[in-house]
Amino acid sequence: MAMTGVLRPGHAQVRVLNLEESVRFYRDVLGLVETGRDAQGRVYFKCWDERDHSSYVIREADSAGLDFFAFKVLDKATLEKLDADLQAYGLKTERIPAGEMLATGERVRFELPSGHLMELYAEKTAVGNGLGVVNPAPWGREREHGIGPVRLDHALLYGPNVAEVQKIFTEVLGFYLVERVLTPDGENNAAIWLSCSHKVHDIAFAEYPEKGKLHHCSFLMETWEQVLRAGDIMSMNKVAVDIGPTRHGVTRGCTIYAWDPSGNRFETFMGGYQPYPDNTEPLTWTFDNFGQGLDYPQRKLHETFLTVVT
Ligand code: M3P
Ligand code: FE
Repeated sequence: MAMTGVLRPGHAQVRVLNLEESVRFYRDVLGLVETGRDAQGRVYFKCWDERDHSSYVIREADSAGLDFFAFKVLDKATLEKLDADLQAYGLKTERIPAGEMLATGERVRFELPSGHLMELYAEKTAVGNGLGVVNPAPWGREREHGIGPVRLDHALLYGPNVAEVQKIFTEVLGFYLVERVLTPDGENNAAIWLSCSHKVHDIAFAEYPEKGKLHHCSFLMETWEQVLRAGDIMSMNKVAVDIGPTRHGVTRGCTIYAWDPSGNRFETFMGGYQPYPDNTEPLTWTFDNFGQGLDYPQRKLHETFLTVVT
């Protein structure tokens, strides 16, 4: 197999202010599939076409935001190796036993210098997408419920020390830099888009003084038409929309940013291009062109993009 190491985003655990209101939002408006609840009161969701048990988990808390973001790795040997590599690099890691999250194997957790908790895991129970694996239909009822994204695609996180974060992802975890926005003096990166795959990004970070902030979790739609339909559904349900529908210059992704009932931003997204790891020259945006990077048609650096995080 050509894909090894870290495979893809696996799960995000997000704090919400009112659990049942959020369940209704994520299940009936965003159209995720509820797959379980645990003794801690967490509610587990997956997107309709994901085969693993869960990719988005919510728990009720006094403040919104991200508890942790996890990547699935190829297998247990890879998990052991990456844990050793992280420690050799100088990061402290922690093991969370299998079963602490429903249907999920042992996790390796570590804190980034940006203040975000990251996890790696190798095993999660496959529950399938409901269409079977023999002569499957291309889609089923679950895609038609709510917005109905295909998968959890990526996250954009805000925090300090983005240069150190970039080193950890590129030197230890096997990611490569796809795009970046420079700081106003052109000396450093204000924001970075990293891929561990053929996707235009699996995770992104922006420099921000406060640690551990969530800018958005992004959900993949299949077509631009589906992004526009997502916008219709948001409006029908009075969802607070931040930006879009529009296209990012950075990644060329077609997007809507909106907020869940607790103020956690999420994105419905499609498109972009397909980089390979031999893309050694990241696409670079100067700070004065950040507006096009964010919103290509409007060339507008929306104030909320820089200031509203949970
Ligand atoms: C994305 C995304 C910029 C934002 C780009 C955002 C340059 O690519 O997926 O959210 O401001
Ligand atoms: Fe995004």
